[in-house]
Amino acid sequence: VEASIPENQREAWRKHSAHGFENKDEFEKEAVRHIETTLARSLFNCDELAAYSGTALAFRDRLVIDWNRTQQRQTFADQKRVYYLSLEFLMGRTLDNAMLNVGLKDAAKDGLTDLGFRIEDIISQEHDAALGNGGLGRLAACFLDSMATLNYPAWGYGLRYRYGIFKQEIMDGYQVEIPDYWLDFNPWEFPRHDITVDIQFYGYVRKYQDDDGKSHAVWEGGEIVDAVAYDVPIPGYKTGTTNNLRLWSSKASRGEFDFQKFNSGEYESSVADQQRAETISAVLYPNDNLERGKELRLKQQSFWCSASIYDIVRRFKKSKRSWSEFTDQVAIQLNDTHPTLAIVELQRVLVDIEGLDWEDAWKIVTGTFSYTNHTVLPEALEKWSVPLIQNLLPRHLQIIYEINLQFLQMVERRFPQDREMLRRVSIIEESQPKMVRMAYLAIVGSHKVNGVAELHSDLIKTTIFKDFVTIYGPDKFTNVTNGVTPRRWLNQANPRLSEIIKAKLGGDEFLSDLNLLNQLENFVDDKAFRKEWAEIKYANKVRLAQFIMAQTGVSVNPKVMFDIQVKRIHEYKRQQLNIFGVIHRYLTIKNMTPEERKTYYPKVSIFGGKSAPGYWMAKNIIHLVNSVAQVVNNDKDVGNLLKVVFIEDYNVSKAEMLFPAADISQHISCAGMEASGTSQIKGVLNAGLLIGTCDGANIEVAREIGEDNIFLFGTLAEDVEDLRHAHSYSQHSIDGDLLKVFDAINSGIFGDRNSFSAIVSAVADHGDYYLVSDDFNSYIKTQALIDEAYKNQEDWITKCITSVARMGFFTSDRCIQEYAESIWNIEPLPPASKA
Ligand code: BZD
Repeated sequence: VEASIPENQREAWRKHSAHGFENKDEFEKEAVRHIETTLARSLFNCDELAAYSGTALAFRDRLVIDWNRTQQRQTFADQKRVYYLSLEFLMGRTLDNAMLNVGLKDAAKDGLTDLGFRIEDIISQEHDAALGNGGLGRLAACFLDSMATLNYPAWGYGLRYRYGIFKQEIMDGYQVEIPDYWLDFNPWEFPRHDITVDIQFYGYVRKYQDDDGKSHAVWEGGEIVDAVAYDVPIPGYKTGTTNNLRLWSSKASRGEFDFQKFNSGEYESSVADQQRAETISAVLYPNDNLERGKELRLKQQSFWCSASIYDIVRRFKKSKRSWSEFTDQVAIQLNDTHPTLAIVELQRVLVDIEGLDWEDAWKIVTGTFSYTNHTVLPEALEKWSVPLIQNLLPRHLQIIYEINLQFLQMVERRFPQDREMLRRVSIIEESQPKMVRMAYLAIVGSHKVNGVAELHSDLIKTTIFKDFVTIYGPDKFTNVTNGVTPRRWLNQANPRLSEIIKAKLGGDEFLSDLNLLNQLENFVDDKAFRKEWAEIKYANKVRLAQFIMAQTGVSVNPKVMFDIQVKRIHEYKRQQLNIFGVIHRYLTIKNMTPEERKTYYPKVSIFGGKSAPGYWMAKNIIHLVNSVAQVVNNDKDVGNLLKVVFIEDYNVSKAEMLFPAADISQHISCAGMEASGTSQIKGVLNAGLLIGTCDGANIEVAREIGEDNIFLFGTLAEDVEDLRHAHSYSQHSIDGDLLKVFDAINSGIFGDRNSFSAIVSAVADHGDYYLVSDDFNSYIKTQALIDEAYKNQEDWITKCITSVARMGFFTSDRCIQEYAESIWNIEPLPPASKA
């Protein structure tokens, strides 16, 4: 390609080609240039936000250079790419990560000092990119980081929501949701107005026969909305590879019907059409693990799937290969069932537009897709009503029916006697109205299905997808246990810890080869190292204590145990168990003599997390936590023995501050219900211990770090069903200590007796679905073990160091390697210099 450009032109480009800054002075020059010319500010009105913007723009220039090179290299290399389709990418802040990955953080730090700023203040100016709810969205962000770091040719595809997850404010103890408009200044995205795709909705299907008697379907009429691409560079760590995340934004079509309306004087309704189109990508649905079947959500999914498939197919067609080579070039990973329509859309494009035979197309489709399941909760499994799809996507519905027909015929051939089986596995549920079961469609349309932790992957095979294991055999189902990126969750979140690990290991290779952490075990008895280790934890706690004081006015002593539970608020995650435990502790303290109190274990109990706006019980739990905090924190009898804090608006950047300050973190879901969890990994990696149930990835964490280093308790997943059954038959007996907690709540000492009693009733009177009463006693006993263990700081630190040393398995780099090798079948493409 290059050879076709005349030498003098090439020379001119080479001479002026951008390089970006390389050192402190050049950084200052670039930052100041951006502040003065891009932002039109000066020395006299450059506040911290402007300094952030200038710094970000200087780093952005560096990213873009690598990004352009990577995209060119990937295009010319013409090898297989993976596309990660996720409705959520919970990225958090970008600047710090960009500085680390580009490798010029020290230059920026010194340069900012020269310009009169502290780098930490500048970093904290950035608004989190919060295009996700929780674990699923954050996992996608960690995966992008790992795919780039490992040099995989990979793209993410998502939606560019104008409003990310809402900002949570706590008013009088209640959660209030504030819209998160985050796009005022976002230097990390590049609008690509030239990459715009027409997306069709509604309309009808016309069938016709061609001259050879072959029948065809054409989708006609309806309305068109434009999908405009916004690209975000994703730099890898210590590599030139910078991948692309493409987010689609909806816009009214450029089509002529607007102009007709303008001309006929319908200006207002034309503007209204425009707004309606823009609504599609306006807001992230704030529900995690709950499906509500809203039309706008279906529109979001189909809009994003169609645009992404169009883009992927267009790129493939440029390679001029034959369709049979599609699966040698393209792998598509579905992050949960939200992108399942991409399966249908690819089949539609191949059959209706490209003219392939159904069977040939279907082979390509199933060879391309793979599906990750993140939940077994029935209320979270997506189903869409047939009439809704019929109206919005008439051709897609026909294709879904055809896929189902072929699938059921196959099943019938293999299991001719089993009519029940056909009913059970049908993609269409014969309810009123009929529903499309998206998980079944995703399984049928994929070549691999994975769960996200061993227990979860086993559970899906024996429960919700059991029949599909019988039909397809066990090899279609696999496990990839979740991990997190150590760049963000160790180096960025905990720079000092990362620094002493680097000093001990003689380099920072552990950040890209996390198993190297195991060498830390050699230093577990190193006195100076242990001392510094403890100092770092203390400093992180001081920082959090200052934050808590500033945010809530509550004074907490950084010398006492910090116990945190931060994650989405959900009954299955059992924040109610935690707060019951806190109340039990409060009552225990109240019953002590002043003498006894002197020797009791002081503790700070920290909660944080958002509730879905329509999830009344979760909001009620937030209110209870805040109400208990009010009472406990102001009780003179309690003093510093117990403080309760609710951290407002938990998000990625707060997580980066919280985990480094945790002595212990709680992962106490009802067994079998948390698919994996990822925050326990963040807790241990940041030198905190865990209290957890035998659920999700906790089990594997215990296996890796050793059972002595983790506080496990509670019911096993295999016993959950029997216990629930027992609850519904017998009046289940409730532990005396828990009854006292209930009495305290019902007495009204925490206020709002009426709503809080619903939290109690769910356990005491309504079957206790989440087995809070079954686990309460062992929870309290385990908390007592923790209190005792914390007294012995020497042993505690040994446990922490040993645990960190054994966490190598839980890097998202390992996950990506597993996906690449056993699911996507793709090879890395390192930059020439690093090859
Ligand atoms: O995915 C979570 C699971 O609950 C965790 O156990 C697991 O660790 C992570 C990553 O695999 N699931 C979600 O976060 N799910 C959602 O946020 C979600 C969002 C929209 C609709 C349904 C679920």
